[in-house]
Amino acid sequence: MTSQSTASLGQTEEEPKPDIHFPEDFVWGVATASFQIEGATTEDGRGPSIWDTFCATPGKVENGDTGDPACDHYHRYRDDVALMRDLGVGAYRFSIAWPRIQPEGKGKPLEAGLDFYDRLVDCVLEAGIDPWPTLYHWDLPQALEDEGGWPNRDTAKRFADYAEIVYSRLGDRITHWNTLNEPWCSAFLGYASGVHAPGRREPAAALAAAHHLMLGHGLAANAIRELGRQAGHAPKVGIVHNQTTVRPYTDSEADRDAARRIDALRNRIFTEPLVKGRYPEDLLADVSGISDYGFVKDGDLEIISTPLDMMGVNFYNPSWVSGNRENGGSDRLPSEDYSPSVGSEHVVDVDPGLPVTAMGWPIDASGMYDTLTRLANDYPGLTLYVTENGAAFDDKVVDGAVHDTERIAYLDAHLRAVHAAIEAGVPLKGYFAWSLLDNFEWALGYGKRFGIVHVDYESQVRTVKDSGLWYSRVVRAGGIVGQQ
Ligand code: IFM
Repeated sequence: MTSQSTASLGQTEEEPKPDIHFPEDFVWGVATASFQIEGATTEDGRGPSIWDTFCATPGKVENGDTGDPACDHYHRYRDDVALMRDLGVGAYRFSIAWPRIQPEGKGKPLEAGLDFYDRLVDCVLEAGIDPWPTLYHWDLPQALEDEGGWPNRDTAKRFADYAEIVYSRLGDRITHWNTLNEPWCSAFLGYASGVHAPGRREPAAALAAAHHLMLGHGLAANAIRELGRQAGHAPKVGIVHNQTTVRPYTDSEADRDAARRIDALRNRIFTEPLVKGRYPEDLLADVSGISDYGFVKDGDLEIISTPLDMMGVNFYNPSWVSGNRENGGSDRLPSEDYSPSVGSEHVVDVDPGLPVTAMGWPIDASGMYDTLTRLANDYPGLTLYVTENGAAFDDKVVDGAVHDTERIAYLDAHLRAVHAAIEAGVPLKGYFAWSLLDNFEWALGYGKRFGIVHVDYESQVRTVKDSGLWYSRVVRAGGIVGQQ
């Protein structure tokens, strides 16, 4: 299955001492998501998700790629767990596919779907790895989208029901639960720019979706805690957020205001309600021409701000913005469609001229430090985890190896920034590399490779990249060995 033996996976007789040492109880993990790796999209009664529909719509996903075969993880999960064990990671962040549990998004659960995650969790535990499920990583059952999707308040309640079903089945073996992955993407890429499923371009609906996603989080978190209390477990519940640092391109007033607006739309729209139980005033003023926020009902903010045991941060790059359209328009930047487009139409992403990954994302590890320290300052005491960090590069397998030195440099620099943040007092308890495997990168299909393990999608052969070997050494040593 893999083209490398266990012996080559970074295990040496005597572990070298790290130069940059992380705390003893630091969690070292890898992350994936159901639709991106599982394949088997029509097997065992799984219902269609919005991503199946989006993939089947011509022109939406590069190369016409779909969720099949992905990494065929649905059938090969044992091999993939063995790979993780060989790498030495301590935790596995994966997501559960709602349409495998409730094909129509509501009603009686499908045993076959629950059985799959039951087997996966047992297998992960047998390998000595801690399972960290995320309940929603974007694969909404299509039937719920047909009823309005996340802009429809009822979806939040359906999500809480689904969370109860999953917790009831797996809660005896799992401590760390994340409700949602990157609600910003679900709301704004899904319902405003439309570059992600379900592909709608309705700015007001995107704001309602953001609210209902958080409401779903709060309802699910409360339900999990109550079930945990009844069963005598102590689940830790969090949410994963793609918080980033938004930098003004210049010190001009227009650029500083652009950064404030995007920061509100990207970061504070989530963190303020979640942690403080209120929406930022400046955000409400900025979007007042689009929505009066009438979807916020009495009691919602109290539910949304149910205390978080942890917050996951997915960090890839900081961004630079300008209030002057003439500063935008570089070919190296990802499609303009990726810019938030709700009440910020005059704001442009600016190319800072730094080296970029295969995604066109600028590489600047200081953004990791700034993002983490800012969260710790704004929300003292909030336990943080980096739940995703990584980079896509154009990897090639040559003689059974992938020499991805650029990815090693990226991971090394970002881990050093994480370490510096901890030294500065940030209560950061773990790091998950994105991703264990190359996988389906949403609208960009299989062309973008983020894995520390290469996947040949035709043969399904896995090849641990040099970055995987490097990460394995870091994990085993509990820190970074040597200079970059
Ligand atoms: O692949 C995605 C993942 O699903 C969510 N966070 C960002 C990754 C890279 O784009």
